[in-house]
Amino acid sequence: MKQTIQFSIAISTLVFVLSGCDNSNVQDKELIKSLEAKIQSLEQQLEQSAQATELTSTDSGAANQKALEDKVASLEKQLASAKTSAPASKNHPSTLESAKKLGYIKCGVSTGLVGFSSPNAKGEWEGLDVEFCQAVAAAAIGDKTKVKYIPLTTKERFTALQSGEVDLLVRNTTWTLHRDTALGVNFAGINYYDGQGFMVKADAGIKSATELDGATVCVQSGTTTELNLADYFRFREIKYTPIVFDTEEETVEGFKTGSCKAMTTDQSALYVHRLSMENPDSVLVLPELISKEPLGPAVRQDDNQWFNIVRWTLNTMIHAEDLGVSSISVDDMKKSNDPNIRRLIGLDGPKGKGLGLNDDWSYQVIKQVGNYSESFERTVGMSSPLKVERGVNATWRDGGIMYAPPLR
Ligand SMILES: N[C@@H](CCC(=O)N[C@@H](CS)C(=O)NCC(=O)O)C(=O)O
Repeated sequence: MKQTIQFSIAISTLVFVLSGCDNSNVQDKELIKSLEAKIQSLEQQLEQSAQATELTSTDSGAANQKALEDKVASLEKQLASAKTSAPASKNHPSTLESAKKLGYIKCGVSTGLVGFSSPNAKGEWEGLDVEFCQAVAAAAIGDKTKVKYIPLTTKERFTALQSGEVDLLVRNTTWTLHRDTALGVNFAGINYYDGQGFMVKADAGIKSATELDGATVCVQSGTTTELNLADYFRFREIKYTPIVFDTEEETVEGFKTGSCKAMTTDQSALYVHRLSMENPDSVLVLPELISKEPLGPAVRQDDNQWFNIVRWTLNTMIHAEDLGVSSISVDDMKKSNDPNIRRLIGLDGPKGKGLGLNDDWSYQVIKQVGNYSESFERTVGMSSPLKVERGVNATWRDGGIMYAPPLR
């Protein structure tokens, strides 16, 4: 019994020591303090009960003591979980604080995927993902130009986010359970609903992915694409040989020069690559979509405030389209009596406080970057060379699945 008591005292001493050097916020510290106090008081009762049991050695005394020991063990469990779930904060600056101090946000983008993130002829980054980085900068810093773009390959992207090299990753990246958990990142939403497809040479006479038996398939490593490809063919017992490349450039080049019969990636990217061919009609994008590829911005798991800023920047762009508020009309909308519009542009609550931002943060997103539709059409839609239709990326009112939770 003495051993049990010593053991539990040792554990609580250890957690006392640890609580002095962790990063818990005020609420978590209060919870931890109250659990520690409870443990201490129970330990005192336990010690008294143990002494009494040694003197009387009754059954009820032993049962009482066992109940107390169980209670101590359960509280210690709660204490451990309170400590591990306590968010990172206040000994090191939050992502928002660091970004404000630096004067810009660090945005991880692709090494160059037209429509999503690629440098134009003047060397300026553009695309749907790039504009989302700009929207977050407008929300957080008040200026959409305050972004440092950091091009990342498929293999580098998650390490760059985990290590703090980038503040957010907006890089045609698919939201999956594994990435959301094991990789220590959180996806803040979906800015493009995609799916995986195949592309073949038009003269190959192939009209469907099921006709790819025995084919060589060019694919980029470190992607969901590689995994879906294996699932699709293995499940259907179709033989294939993956030809795996580390970069997009090599993958496309492999397909162009005939290293493989088909190329597979997100369908949006296939349309981009098709347009980059000397004769786009010489290749055919097959009709099948073999997976869901919801692409979205991801942040590290250690900063809920930053997660919320990124999530609600995206929600703001979607709501703005929903409510008919654009970069052009947003100033006029300041006169609106519509409570939804007034909340959207921060004239009425909940405003910016909960996110640690100025009250005009959402106005700046819409004014400087625009609503979701403006950004989509400019980068991948009808005003861009890609001419991607809205399809599932239309808002829920227009038959798509773009939908944001209430801004109130
Ligand atoms: N959405 C998939 C695939 C993303 C991906 O990286 N696709 C390649 C093929 S188009 C790409 O964007 N390459 C550009 C680059 O490597 O910078 C994922 O998240 O794994």
